Amino acid sequence: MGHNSVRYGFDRLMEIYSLELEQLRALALAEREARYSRTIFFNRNFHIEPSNVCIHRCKFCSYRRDGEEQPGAWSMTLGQIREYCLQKYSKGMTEVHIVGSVHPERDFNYYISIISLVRELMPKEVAIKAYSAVEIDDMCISSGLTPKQVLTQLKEAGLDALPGGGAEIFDSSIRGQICPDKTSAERYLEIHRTAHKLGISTNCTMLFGHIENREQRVAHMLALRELQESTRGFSAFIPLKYSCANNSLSEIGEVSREEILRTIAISRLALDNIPHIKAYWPMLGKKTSILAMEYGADDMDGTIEDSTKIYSMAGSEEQNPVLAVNELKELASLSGFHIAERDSFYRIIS
Ligand code: V47
Repeated sequence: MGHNSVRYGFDRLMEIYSLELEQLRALALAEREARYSRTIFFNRNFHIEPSNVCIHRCKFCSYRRDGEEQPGAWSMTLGQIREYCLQKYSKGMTEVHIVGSVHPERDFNYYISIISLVRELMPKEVAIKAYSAVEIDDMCISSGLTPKQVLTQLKEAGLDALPGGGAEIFDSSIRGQICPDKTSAERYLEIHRTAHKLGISTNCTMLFGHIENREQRVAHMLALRELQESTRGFSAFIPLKYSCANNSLSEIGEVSREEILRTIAISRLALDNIPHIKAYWPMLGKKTSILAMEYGADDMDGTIEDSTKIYSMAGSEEQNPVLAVNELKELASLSGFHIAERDSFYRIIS
C-alpha cells in the first residue's frame, strides 16, 4: 500500500474509542484519506443463499429455521440455484457471494456441486466468494476432511474467496452466550489462516452492539490484526451492527448511530494491516454507510440486486436491498466522494 500507519496498542485504542466524536472522526478520516483519498469502492454482485435451515441456534439470528416445514424456511435444489443465477446475473457483474446456513443434511458434495455449477454458469470475470468459516467447519466435520483438504477441493471447483461471516465476537464468555454451539474463535482463525496459505483471500467480520463491550471489540480486532501480520490474506474488515428484530436477543435493542460510527472509526485505526473497511449498506442503510466514509470506511460492498435476506429479516430499513450505480454515485458526490468500481480482489474496473 505504501502507506505507513501508526500501530496502536490495546490501551491506546481504548482511550481513542472514547475521545470526543469529532476527534475520533478526524483521526479515522485522516487514515482513510491517506490510503484512498475520497474514493468509495463498490462492486457489482449478487448473493445466493441456498438455505436458511440451520443446526445452530445463534441467539442474534433472525434468519435461521429449525426445519424445512417451518414457516419462512427455504432450501434450494441445484436446479433452482441454476435458475436463480441466470435470473440475477447481468452483464458487468464481477462477484457471486454464496452464504447460507449449516443445513442438517447437506453434505460436502452438495457444496462442491454449487461451486461447480456457478462456475460453469458465470463468465470467468465473476469471482465466487462463498461459505463462511462456520460452513467450512461443518464440511470438515461431515466429510472427515481437514480445512486444508476441504478448501483445496472447493478451490479446484472454482472458489475464489471466503466471506467473513461467523466471527461474531471472539471473546469466549460472550461467544458462549450468543452462539455456544458453533465454530470456536480459534477454529475460525485457523480456517482463515489455511485459506490464506492456499492463496484464497478472505474477509473478516465482527458482530457488535449486543452484549459485548468495547474492550471485547478491540480485542477481537487485535486478534484479526495478529493473524493478518503473518498471512496478509484479509482484504476487508466488516463491522456488522447487531439488528434486533425477530431474534432471541431482541429485547436488548440496537446501539446508537454514534456508537456504530465510533466502532467503524476504531476499526480503521486498529487494523492498520487490513486494507479495507466495509460499511455494509444492507445492514447500516445507505445514508449511514455514506456517513461511515467520513469515519474511516472506504468500501460499500455491492449492488446486491435484492438477493440477501439476513438483514431484512432482522429488521433492517433496507427490506429489498438494491443499490444502482447511479444512485451510489449521486449519494457519494453529495458528500464529496467519488466512486470506483472494483472486483473481489480490489482491482479497479475502468
Ligand atoms: O456471521 C446474523 C451476521 C453474518 C444478524 O465478507 C447479523 O463481504 C446483525 O458475514 N444482526 C453473515 N448481523 C454476513 C456476513 C457478511 C455480510 C456482508 C459481506 C460479507 C463479506 C460478509 O451476519 C453473521 C452474523 O455476524 N448476522 N444475524 C443480526 N440479527
